[in-house]
Amino acid sequence: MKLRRLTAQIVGYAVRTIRLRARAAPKGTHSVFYPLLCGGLMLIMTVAVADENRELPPAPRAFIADMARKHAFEQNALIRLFQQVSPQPTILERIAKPAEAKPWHVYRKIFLTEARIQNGAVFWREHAQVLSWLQDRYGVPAEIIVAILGVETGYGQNTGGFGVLEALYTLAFEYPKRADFFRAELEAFLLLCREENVDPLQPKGSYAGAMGLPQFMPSSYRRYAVDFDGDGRRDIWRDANDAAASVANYFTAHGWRAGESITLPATVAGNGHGALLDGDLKPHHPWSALQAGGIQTTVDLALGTPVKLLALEQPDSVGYQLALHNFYVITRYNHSPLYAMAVYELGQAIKTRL
Ligand SMILES: [Ca+2]
Repeated sequence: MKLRRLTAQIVGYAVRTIRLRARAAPKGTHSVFYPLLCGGLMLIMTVAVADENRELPPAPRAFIADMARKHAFEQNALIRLFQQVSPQPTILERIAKPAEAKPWHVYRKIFLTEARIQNGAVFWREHAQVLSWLQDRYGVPAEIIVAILGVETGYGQNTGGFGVLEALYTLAFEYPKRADFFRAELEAFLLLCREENVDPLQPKGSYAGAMGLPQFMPSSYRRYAVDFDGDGRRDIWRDANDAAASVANYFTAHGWRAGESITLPATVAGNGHGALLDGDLKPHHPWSALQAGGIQTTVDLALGTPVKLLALEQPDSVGYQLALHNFYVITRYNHSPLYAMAVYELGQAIKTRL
């Protein structure tokens, strides 16, 4: 990249000099200086082209060969495309520090802000008809759809400024820990660009390649994005209704159950609950087992209801929740109980402002 910038500066300087010389020279004459400069310029251009044609490392080359074999992409076109992006250190720094590593009371404050609650109510009022239609059609509560868009991008205010191709390229080939995941997303991204007739260099997104108001990864976009207004485009970048419908469709496809609760407040007595706290996101203990462990909640649940006990860190204490099936479905959007809890609480808070 440095070489390219330097070359651009030299070329710019040479072009300016030629213009100045041309203006200074009398009409119909060519100074000796002119062909010399042109020759020099051509040499410099060759250097610039050589940079554009830099050899790609083995991993992207193998990936390109796969894309050609599996999906009939033209290898040279992909080589030229990949030569236009370079791994970004900022992206690697960002992915090493996920917000989910924070305790709940710190995490919660990031998303449950007055502005996000207020703006959520504004967004809901502006799209009330569509949200109500989506709630009927998909069974996903409007407050959950709105809260997802709020947590992800502040209702579209911050959809990310990284080139999606550059982000996915960086993570696919420079982040070994999740290389398989990001190579699959890069594959999905190239496919979606071909399917939707999008220039791969255009879409912007998060440092992880998540796109648009709902921050869909490319594979999710291909499977779940919805063209709500029927204009032939699944425009999750600019069309809030397409984005909202895509979120509802995502949750339905992941097993959302209309009318069921998401999470319930719980209290614990004694130490019997310790054994029930585990890293599994799925509610896999029957309610009867939790009751036997001294846990109580506010409603009568059937004894066989699968539940998960959540411990949420407060500054000086721990709060407990009983996460139910629909809570698990929210974690299909982002595999974190803190994320699902923030979405739930934000949705509830917005609802009180309508
Ligand atoms: Ca559309």
